[in-house]
Amino acid sequence: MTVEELAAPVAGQRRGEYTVQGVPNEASQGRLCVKGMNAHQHALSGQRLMHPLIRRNGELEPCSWEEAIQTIAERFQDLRDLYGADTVGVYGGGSLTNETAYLLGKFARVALGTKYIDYNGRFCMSAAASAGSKVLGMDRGLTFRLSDIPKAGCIVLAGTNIAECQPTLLPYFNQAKENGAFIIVIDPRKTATAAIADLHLQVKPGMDALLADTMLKVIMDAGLIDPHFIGERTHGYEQMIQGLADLQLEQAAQACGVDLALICQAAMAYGEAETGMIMTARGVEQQTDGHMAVRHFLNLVLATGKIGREGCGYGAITGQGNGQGGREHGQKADQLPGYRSIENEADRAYVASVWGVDPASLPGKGVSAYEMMEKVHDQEIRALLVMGSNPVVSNPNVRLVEEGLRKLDFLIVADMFLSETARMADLVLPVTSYMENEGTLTNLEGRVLLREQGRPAPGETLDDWDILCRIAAQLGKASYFKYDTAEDIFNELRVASRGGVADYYGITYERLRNEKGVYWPCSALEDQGEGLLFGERFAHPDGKAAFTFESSPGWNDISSEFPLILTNGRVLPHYLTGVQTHRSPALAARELENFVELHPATAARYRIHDGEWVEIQSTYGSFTVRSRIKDSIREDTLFVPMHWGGIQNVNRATRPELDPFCRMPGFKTAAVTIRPLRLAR
Ligand SMILES: Nc1nc2c(c(=O)[nH]1)N[C@H]1C(S)=C(S)[C@@H](COP(=O)(O)OP(=O)(O)OC[C@H]3O[C@@H](n4cnc5c(=O)[nH]c(N)nc54)[C@H](O)[C@@H]3O)O[C@H]1N2
Ligand SMILES: Nc1nc2c(c(=O)[nH]1)N[C@H]1C(S)=C(S)[C@@H](COP(=O)(O)OP(=O)(O)OC[C@H]3O[C@@H](n4cnc5c(=O)[nH]c(N)nc54)[C@H](O)[C@@H]3O)O[C@H]1N2
Ligand SMILES: [Mo]
Repeated sequence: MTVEELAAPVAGQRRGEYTVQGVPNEASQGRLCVKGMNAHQHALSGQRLMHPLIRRNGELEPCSWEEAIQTIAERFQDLRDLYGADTVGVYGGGSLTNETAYLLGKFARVALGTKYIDYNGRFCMSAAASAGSKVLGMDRGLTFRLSDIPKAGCIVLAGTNIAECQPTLLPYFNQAKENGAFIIVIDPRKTATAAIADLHLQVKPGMDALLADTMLKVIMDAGLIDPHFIGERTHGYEQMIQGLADLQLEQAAQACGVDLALICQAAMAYGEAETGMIMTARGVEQQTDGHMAVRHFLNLVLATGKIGREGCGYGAITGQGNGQGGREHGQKADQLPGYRSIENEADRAYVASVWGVDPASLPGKGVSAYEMMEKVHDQEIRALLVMGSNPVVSNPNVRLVEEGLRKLDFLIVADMFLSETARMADLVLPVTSYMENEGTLTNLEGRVLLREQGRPAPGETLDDWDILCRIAAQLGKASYFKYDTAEDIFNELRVASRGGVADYYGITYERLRNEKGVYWPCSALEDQGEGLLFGERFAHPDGKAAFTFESSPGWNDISSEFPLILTNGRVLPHYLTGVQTHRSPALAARELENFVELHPATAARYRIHDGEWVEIQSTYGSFTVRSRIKDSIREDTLFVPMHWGGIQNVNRATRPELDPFCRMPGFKTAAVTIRPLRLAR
């Protein structure tokens, strides 16, 4: 069978009509965005995978689950005998439920004994997560409740396009505005989010750390810092300000590409406001200095004492459906459940005791997602299980990733669809969708929510966790993976996370049903969990928050050959690599193909007309998209959505350099050139 035949609608399948209704919950208050409104279209699509597929003579063909599971166990065993346990890698995703994410970590360490596990959240939350852990002692998306947003006097939105990426949250910001809040947006483009702002700083991509420093310097010069808060609640302030001593305001503003007068206006508005919040997302974070850039914004928060009370705080606007919970329970290369560390002896001993294994049998830390792809390319990893990601589209420098995946001895992809990565697999495992599998998800506020099963699993699809249990059993590890339901796994996760930073011990399915969600940390059944964090102390052992004084040089790879800055991101109707939203006709129709947003002056300089094909090239590769001329973007910057693979994939040109602290790739800045693809006459 060909890929097209396999993807054809199931014969005789009836198409029903559906009405979609939002269920009121504390976060979205029942609002749905256009993607939520149409998500059933992909879940009910005829392109869903209904049975396992195995590659025979170069083609993917249907096979039974027995054959699939047996083949996996045999191939893993053979490769491990030849090359050792670390030859098998596991690559997870932030869309998986807490139960599956937890089990995937346990599966890698206990069933496979490999140190190589990481997940797509490395590209998403790692900079904000590592900065939050270092500065505040804890990484939880928002340090406040969503319902606190309308109480803020000033809100800084840096590199976050909430109007398109989290539209269901927009009413909180509109409410704040009605209450008199001053909203500042920092983005190289005049986005739909910038449209609600009182002030827009159209920053040059990659310069956020310096912009935050410049704002802080203005605030200090105006005497708007909070010495009492700094003295009582923080350390490192003196060293930090030494680092700012040499900062020349005019020069810094120029490097950021923003008028100094506007930066001063922003700084004064945040500094003078009684209450204020700063939020960042991938614009600031997906940089080779993403970790530091977030810490420089946190310097601003701490210096003005705007955290730990109503209307104040810092927030990393979380990405995927389970972007928060997915990063807490062991999918990361160096992590054990409850945000424990795989390098800490006490943490290893505790988790090993919960799992009933010898602590010495737990592997050490592995490497980050893109570095795993490098190891795949080097054939240090020869078998890979991908669950909940489409890495051949979403990694930076995808040419190397594609080459690497081709070299693998054995690639398994568990997915709902034949994604670009699944098409390359030796074995494809069909999984249940959000409508069919039960489990918990944790939202950006740290609120754990239960998603109940909405309809029976179609065809031969299985829940992800069930697949992991079957493989483990075939590998002779059944006794460590005995669960009948997702709730059984959750109950083990509660114990495994107990006493950790992300403590779920006090949360049960019953509570989640009755209370419609519970905040972590929650260490006891009667514990209400904490919505507003850090009222009295920060989560470090000494209770204090840490300033950083390391300056960040910013980014500049621009040359005469590659004179433009390529940045990238999202548009409203599509989701990530588009595997799901392209299969939703209502969404696909809104944006059929990829494009580049460029300024009219830039278009004129390169003789590009609106709507024509252009090629964009960096030192790493090139891709082809249609032009969209808009004066809402900086002249030196191009913006391309990330939702398409193949020759339209922006990641053909992004660069593989990683942040030294968190291994986040510098997705948001690449030096490129652009040319029209016009036939010469
Ligand atoms: N519609 C839609 N919504 C989504 C998603 C989706 O794919 N589609 N994905 C979800 C996921 S996983 C995530 S992680 C979030 C992402 O949510 P966001 O981070 O808000 O999304 P992006 O569009 O990647 O980037 C945000 C903004 O950063 C700007 N930007 C680019 N470079 C820079 C820079 O150097 N500095 C600054 N200050 N800004 C810069 C871009 O112009 C863009 O407007 O969205 C989630 N929601
Ligand atoms: N250039 C550039 N690249 C980026 C980004 C950027 O801003 N710019 N953003 C990065 C970010 S923030 C992210 S989060 C990544 C995301 O990148 P990917 O991980 O590639 O994200 P998705 O497209 O969501 O791929 C998820 C796959 O899992 C499948 N899936 C969905 N739910 C489930 C499930 O429950 N179980 C299983 N087994 N499969 C499931 C979907 O069908 C899909 O094929 O991309 C990163 N890449
Ligand atoms: Mo993300």
